[in-house]
Amino acid sequence: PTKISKETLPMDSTELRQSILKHLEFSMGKDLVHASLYDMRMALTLAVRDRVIEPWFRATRATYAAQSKRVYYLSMEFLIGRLLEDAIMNVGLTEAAHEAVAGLGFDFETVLADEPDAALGNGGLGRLAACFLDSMSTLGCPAYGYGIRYEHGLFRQSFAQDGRQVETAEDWLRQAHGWEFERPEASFRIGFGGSVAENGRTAIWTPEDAVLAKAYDTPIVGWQGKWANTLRLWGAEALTAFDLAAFNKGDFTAAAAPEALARTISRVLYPDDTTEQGKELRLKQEFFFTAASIRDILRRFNAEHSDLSGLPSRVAIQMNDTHPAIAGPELVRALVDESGMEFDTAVETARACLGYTNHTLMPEALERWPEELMSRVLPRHMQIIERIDESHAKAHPKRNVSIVENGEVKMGELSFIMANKVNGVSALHTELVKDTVFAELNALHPGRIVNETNGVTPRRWIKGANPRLSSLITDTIGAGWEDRLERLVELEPAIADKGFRNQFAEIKARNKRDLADWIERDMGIAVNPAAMFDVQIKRFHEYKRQHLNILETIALWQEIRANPGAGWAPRVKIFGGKAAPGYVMAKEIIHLINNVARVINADTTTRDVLTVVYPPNYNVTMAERLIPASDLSEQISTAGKEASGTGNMKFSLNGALTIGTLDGANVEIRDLVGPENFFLFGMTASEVVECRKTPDHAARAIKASNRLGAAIEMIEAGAFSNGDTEMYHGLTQNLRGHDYFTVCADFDSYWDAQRRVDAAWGDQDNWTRMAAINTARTGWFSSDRTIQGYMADVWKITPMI
Ligand code: DL6
Repeated sequence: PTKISKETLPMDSTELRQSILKHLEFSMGKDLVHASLYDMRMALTLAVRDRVIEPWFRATRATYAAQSKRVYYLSMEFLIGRLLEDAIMNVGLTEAAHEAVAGLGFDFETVLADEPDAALGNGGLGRLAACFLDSMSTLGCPAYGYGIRYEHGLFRQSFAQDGRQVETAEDWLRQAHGWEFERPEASFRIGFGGSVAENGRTAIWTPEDAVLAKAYDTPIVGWQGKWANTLRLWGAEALTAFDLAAFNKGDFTAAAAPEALARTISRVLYPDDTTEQGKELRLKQEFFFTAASIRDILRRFNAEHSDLSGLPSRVAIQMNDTHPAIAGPELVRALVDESGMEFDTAVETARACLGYTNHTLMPEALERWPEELMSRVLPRHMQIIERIDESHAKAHPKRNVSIVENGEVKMGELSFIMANKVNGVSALHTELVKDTVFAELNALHPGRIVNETNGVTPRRWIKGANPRLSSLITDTIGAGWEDRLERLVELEPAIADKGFRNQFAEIKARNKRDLADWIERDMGIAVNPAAMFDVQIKRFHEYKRQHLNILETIALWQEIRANPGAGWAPRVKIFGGKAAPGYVMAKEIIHLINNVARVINADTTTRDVLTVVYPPNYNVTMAERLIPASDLSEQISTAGKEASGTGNMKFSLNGALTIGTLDGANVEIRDLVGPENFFLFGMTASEVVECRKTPDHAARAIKASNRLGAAIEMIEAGAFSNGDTEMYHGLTQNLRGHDYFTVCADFDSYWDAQRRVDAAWGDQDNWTRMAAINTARTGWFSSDRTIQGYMADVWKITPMI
């Protein structure tokens, strides 16, 4: 046990002030008089980082001393957002930092807001990885996160062209990144292409090109600074930085070519989380970070042990989706070609180390690579994949499952076959994984698929994002809930007390006033803070059905106009999210929402009861602002399509009620909060499958619903496109025709559920009661619980603290 005593950690504000001044002078080269906001933010970051070093070193030493098994979490994405506030909170410096910074003449909030929002991820998958880092450190689970140090994270979104999404490059690394440590000694040569020479049992791969993977480490400190793990991100560099001969001949472009080429590998995050990227660069990115990580893992193991057969007792490698799926073949390659292990033993050894998390059932999101591409870029790996495939087929001759099929390498199948545990991310999703995408493999390997329902870190998503609610929780149930979130149930008795409900309501009201001020400042739109804040924030995808929400908004607007005196519950509809730049339909939906907002917000007759706002460039920081101020959480995906959702959990924890389908973790949320505290609508996953068997399901639904028909007709008549009747043709034709995501078939049910929401809003005290019940009963969704599940079921690791 290496419990870090609290005394070894902070520091009062005077000491912190000294440390900030020291960093201002010696790290930033400034005195206080000339310090810019950036200087102050960096000095504070470095002063706080200093406090993280001790637990970081201690954790590393303790792991070495205990020869503990370590988790290696391989993920293409870590959507970490800002780190400073989180770290300050985790090492218990919030008050001291506030005081010290203010004492030096800077506004603390402004300093925190100066930090770029590190968007090294697209959405749910990347944010989950970030929550897991926090939980692994909080629980004392020895772990490394491995990923790519993208120079440019997820694109910046604006609506500069008449409400259309415009993307520009994000550049979080333009300023120094105060958290990281460059580790030139941890560099690996990563090759691509070339040829393979068979050499008896082993083979020699001679790559044609190679780049250097260099490590950059960021310490991730857990709650109360008891433990810290490392996020190790790989940056790509040229092996030969500069072609001097070309430079001397005056060809400056050619001289810089090797570097430019290599750097493209870690230059940008692919801005698409759900569709297959048939891009050579993407495959190279995946191999680049996976191979560097595997080498790093083996180097660390070999430094301590001599027998590779012991690898599984020291190493658990988690593949976050199929993006690092090449880890299996790469580990086998290293064991066979570099250490002379027998092939089948190597496969068994690798499998005993590997776990695979599936995050989506959408067929287009399960990666497949052309065999030709794989053979060209990774010739040795292709041979290994074929051999794994053959021996799997030989072991199961009666089944028709293969990794390589129709000229493609199926990374889902590869991951499944190479993992000892495969997990889904919610109860429903895991069942669907068993019954659909991996039905054959599940039959062959019963027990391999397990469920680990997602979770979110309460430190960031309650304590940091919602300090007012956090204080109320502490005042009511005492301290210590932050790493024992199941304790939120202790709130339940207090909910019967009117005084508690009033406090809960007042906190929500104050959060909403803050948000309203921000919306007015940022967007120039005045919203009524007393209205219901009805929020849908997430990536744009047809299955998430933002268009169902906007169609209902149009229908509601019409209904309000027709019956202005009907006592409508005032609503502010808030949207947030980005679409993949190449996803035409999703971008059309974004454009429509902005145009509907423009038209509705200009209607003075409905202004008091309906406003639509869509702040651009949704990111982690914006989520932290919006979620604590939300009343209604829109979780309205087509049932069977959302693997889990994690936003849904953040909303419930912060006292928003959910309107949702029986999809992903909504099912578990509803079970926990009780059906009476959840607005359910829509078809179930199996009903959706049935519905699709009726080819004209959409036409029938439109015919049966005057409201829906009228809303679609308004769009078609150009009501939101200045009379242009063609602008949303693609969208409306899709709704009237195929409507794969059953927007029309679910519309009436959604409408009715929204009217139940209106009715519930009418009794404010009861609404507050329901909201508080949501908070009290959803403590199970802490990512600490999720990580404990992985530790017990998948990684077989015990906590170090
Ligand atoms: O598991 C994290 C998160 C889930 O909560 C979402 O339901 C799911 O859509 C998301 N998947 C992705 C992209 N998937 N791929 N590949 O972000 O994962």
